[in-house]
Amino acid sequence: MYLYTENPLKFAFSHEEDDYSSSLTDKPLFGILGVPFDSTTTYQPGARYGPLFVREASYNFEGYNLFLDKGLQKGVWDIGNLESVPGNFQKTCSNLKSVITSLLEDKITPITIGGEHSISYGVLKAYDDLQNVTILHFDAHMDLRDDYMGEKFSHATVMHRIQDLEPRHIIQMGIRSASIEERQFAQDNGIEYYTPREIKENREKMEKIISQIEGPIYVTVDIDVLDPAYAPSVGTPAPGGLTPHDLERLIFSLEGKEVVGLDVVEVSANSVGDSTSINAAKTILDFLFLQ
Ligand SMILES: [Mn+2]
Repeated sequence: MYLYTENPLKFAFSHEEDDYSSSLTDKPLFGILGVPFDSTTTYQPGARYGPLFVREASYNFEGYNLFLDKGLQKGVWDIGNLESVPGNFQKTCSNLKSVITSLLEDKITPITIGGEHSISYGVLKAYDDLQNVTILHFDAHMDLRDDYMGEKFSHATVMHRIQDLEPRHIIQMGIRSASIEERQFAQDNGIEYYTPREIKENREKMEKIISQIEGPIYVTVDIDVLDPAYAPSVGTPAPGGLTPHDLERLIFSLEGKEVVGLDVVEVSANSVGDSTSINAAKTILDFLFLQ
């Protein structure tokens, strides 16, 4: 290993497999996986570049968090990108489930960088039992359609498919776009949702909702939960969203919680310095600082 070198194709502060097999004694606790897949995107394509640009943006940050007064404590292993199959969700999902299953068997918590939102279903399919797991979902959209233009598996239906897996509970934050059927489905299935207005007017209540979740939590962050002013390069931008500060506070509310997985999806940035990928990388780092 050479000093003073870095590998922007790997997430900042992460290690590679060789590092763990040779020099590092601590087992990695988190495994970062990129999923360059965007075949069901409706509007702005390019989420296949999310893993590349989120990793690149991650080198813009410190390994110390001023607000938490903490450095990065736990080992992070970047295992690279999934072999996605363009145009084929089922095969991509099957590959994804296989990799996540292997990580979970090795007691490594997956952090998945999308890719479009449909991939969250492939990740969650790998968990044996979701009955005790609360899904904490940050998004502008409910994503609760049963099908979208006849397709059961899509970025627009992903949370309905996840509800089909019967998790303990789904809590959605940042929601500002839904069909009447999605709203009804949320009500009929006990899915809680909170709008940006509710979050801005009573953020402390929202922080409490998160900090009082009992049992394991899986966190899925569609970066379009942020306002397009902060995250313009997303599949489906929706004005009126959260600020990076709002999202930071809500992520920090996870301190001390048992988080069994995180994904950050829908980054379709294709240039260096795009605030979308910078905010996505920051969200992953904010989560890692809590550990
Ligand atoms: Mn969305």
